[in-house]
Amino acid sequence: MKSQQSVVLVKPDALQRGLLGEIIHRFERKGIKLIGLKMMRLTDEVLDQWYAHHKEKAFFGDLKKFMQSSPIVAMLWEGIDAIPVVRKIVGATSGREAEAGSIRGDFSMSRQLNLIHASDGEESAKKEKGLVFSDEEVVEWQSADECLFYSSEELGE
Ligand code: 3AN
Repeated sequence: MKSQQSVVLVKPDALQRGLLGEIIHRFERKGIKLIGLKMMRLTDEVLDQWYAHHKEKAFFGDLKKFMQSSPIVAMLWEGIDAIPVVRKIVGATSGREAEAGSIRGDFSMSRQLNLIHASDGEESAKKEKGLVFSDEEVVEWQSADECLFYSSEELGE
């Protein structure tokens, strides 16, 4: 079983609406592990690389402006299959279509003001991690309750 790392950004709308604690709480309760956390402002350079796949889209300018309207909170979460697990907790891109029970499904009505970003694959997770975290900002630690969240087989013991 594969341990993965997923990069999450709590976007300006979530920060402004006071949803940071709620968002962290959902990932914590699920049983994935926080190994990086920082508040920062996203630069043009980072956003151009982060959203390179949207560069030609009509909404790219608005998206950048929105992502720079406040600081964001970047997080790195680790666990078995963490990338799809986090995407499921986050929900579909549009808040109006996202499943009830997901973060976007419960708190968002928009496609752009959708509160949160989560890596969509291992390659993007690696790229995103490099864009926002230095090596020293990634903090590996042993979780005392790991055995309550995974079987010994899942832990490879
Ligand atoms: P996700 O965030 O679910 O991975 P992406 O990668 O398709 O979705 O889109 C990245 C971000 O671009 C979204 N979180 C959203 O803020 C914005 N975005 C995507 N599609 C649109 C759209 N049609 N109009 C406005 N903003 C959009």
